[in-house]
Amino acid sequence: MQAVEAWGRRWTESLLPMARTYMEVACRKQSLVCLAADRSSMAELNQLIDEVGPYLAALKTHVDLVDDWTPEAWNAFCSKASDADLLIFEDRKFADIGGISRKQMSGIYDIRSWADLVTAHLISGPDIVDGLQAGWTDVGRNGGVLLLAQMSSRGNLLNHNYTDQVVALGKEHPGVFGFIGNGSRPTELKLLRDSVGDGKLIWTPGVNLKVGDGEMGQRYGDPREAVLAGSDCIIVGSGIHKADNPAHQAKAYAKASWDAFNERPE
Ligand code: S5P
Repeated sequence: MQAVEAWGRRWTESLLPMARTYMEVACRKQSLVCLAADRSSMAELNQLIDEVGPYLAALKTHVDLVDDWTPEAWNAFCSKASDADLLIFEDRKFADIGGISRKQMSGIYDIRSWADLVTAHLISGPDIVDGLQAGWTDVGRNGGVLLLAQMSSRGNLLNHNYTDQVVALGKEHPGVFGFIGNGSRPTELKLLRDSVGDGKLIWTPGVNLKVGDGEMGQRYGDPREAVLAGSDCIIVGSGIHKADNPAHQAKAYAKASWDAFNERPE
């Protein structure tokens, strides 16, 4: 199916190139799954791409979790991800002022050179988005910023008022790809979708085929419910990478997300 038909208003109203790139990848892979690849060695990360790459649209990394990181090994990993038709999303959760965030896109990890997407908190104000976008421009690449509008962890401080302000500022910013919403609470997610409209994407962690509480305050909701409530991508970590058979589970998450996507009214 063509991305324009599949995504409808999300496609026509999203002007950021990376948003359309994601929508095309999701259609090619028939999956709205982003794997939270929270493994701490290069070998384990590469193994994950081999095992579950075909069932994913994107791969989310925490580059600073990796014990044996080297620039060469990371480059090879990123090439492997690109060969598997995956977007790379560094979940750095930037939060500093614009100028420092721009510099943090470089440094030892040089995130601007390989990440297609990054996360940011808007606590320091909207210039952070300009800073991160300038980071990509500095190396002639383009990318997209996902702003944390909600979080999945219990007791988080992102209250309704804060969420509304993040959405109001983020909706108007051309460098914003979309928002992180809470996949564990479909009712709250639906409200988020209503206030975001169709011009930005919503990606949701806190989803697992086994709903309930996870480790250290994590909460999980059902992937299908999240997509029906307005999520455009489910971020799944341990549900896949800690499974006995990661490929089998990744396939199940891809199917749940794609079926729900095709069922939801435009
Ligand atoms: O609110 C959030 C935002 C994020 S990006 N809650 C989250 O859990 N995340 C990330 O999603 C978190 O950093 C982790 O990489 C992933 C969830 O992993 P899981 O194993 O709980 O599925």
